[in-house]
Amino acid sequence: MGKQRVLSGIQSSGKLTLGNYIGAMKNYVALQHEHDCFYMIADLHAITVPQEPAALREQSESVAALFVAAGLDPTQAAIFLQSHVSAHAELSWLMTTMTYMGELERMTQFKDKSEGKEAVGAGLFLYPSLMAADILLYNANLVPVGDDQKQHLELTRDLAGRFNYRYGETLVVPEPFIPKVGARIMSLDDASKKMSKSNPNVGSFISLLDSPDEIRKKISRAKTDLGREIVFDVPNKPEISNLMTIYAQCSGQTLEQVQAAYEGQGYGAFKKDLAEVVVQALEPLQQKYADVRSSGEIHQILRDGAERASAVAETTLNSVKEAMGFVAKSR
Ligand code: ATP
Ligand code: LTN
Repeated sequence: MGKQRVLSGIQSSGKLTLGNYIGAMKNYVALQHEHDCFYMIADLHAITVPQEPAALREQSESVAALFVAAGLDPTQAAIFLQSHVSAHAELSWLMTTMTYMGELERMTQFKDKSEGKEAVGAGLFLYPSLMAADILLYNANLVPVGDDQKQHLELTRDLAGRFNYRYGETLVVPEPFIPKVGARIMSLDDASKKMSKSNPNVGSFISLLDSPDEIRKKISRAKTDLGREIVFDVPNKPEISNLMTIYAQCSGQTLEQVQAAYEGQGYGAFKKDLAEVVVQALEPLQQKYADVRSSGEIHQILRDGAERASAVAETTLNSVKEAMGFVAKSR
């Protein structure tokens, strides 16, 4: 694989979870040295559900610091806030006009997040057009995401193809980059739902910033299946399979190794060890996070990142506008 352009983002809608880390951030880090990477804190996406201003500000800075704490090197990858690059909002509108209502109505994330709600913001519905704009602005070939974003990526590909068909070859059609193991970490209280940072039940997720005791408590209370064997069998033992995936991803072992190591042992012993594996995996990240936050370096990182991102994004936006027939500003 030659040098690729990579773009991805995480919403600043809460504290990042182990699911965000395993499904997305681990790959961000893995890709940064080989490729030309842009990693964004999707604060414009975060406001598709109501956010307290002070909380939004804190969460956005916290996600940025976690990117660095997880191992992203700002001299390699551009780390930036979506709201700092105005081309995102602008291309989002252009993409919205190319998106069909039916396409948006089929999005499972929209169905899940709007289910049972009385007042659903239009932003939640239009969310995928903004996400398409995010990706297309950078001519990204690769988009590292968890499994839940596959459908949004498919729509982005369709929109790029539609644009090129209507207006001539302008946009790059991106490919998703989804991990083989850990693409969908499930909720600790219900293995039929993905672990999600905006779940009101904090016991359902492990935050990357949870203290060792919180992690131990959450894992000891995590739901388990009937029986007592530690076997990886998603259809029949979804809860234990999820915990095994977390174990494997945090310890660097394969699922087979984890299964072999716990043959003949029960859930209690396994969960106890799992808690320590998670605590240990997060310890260096939490230490680095504290350093990054107290140094205040994140503001400079975000300023540099936005500058690098804007240069690329503005160029694409101008090509798109020209292709669509907008009159260029005279100099
Ligand atoms: P929210 O709950 O606020 O909708 P989220 O926790 O689902 O947020 P996003 O910001 O939507 O997180 O996702 C950021 C990245 O993390 C995406 O690439 C997404 O696929 C990935 N991701 C999120 N949750 C999981 C999970 N449980 N397992 C694997 N990957 C995940
Ligand atoms: N919708 C994504 C977050 C996101 C994103 C992106 C991911 C916003 N823009 C661009 C990849 C590329 C989510 O994970 N919910």
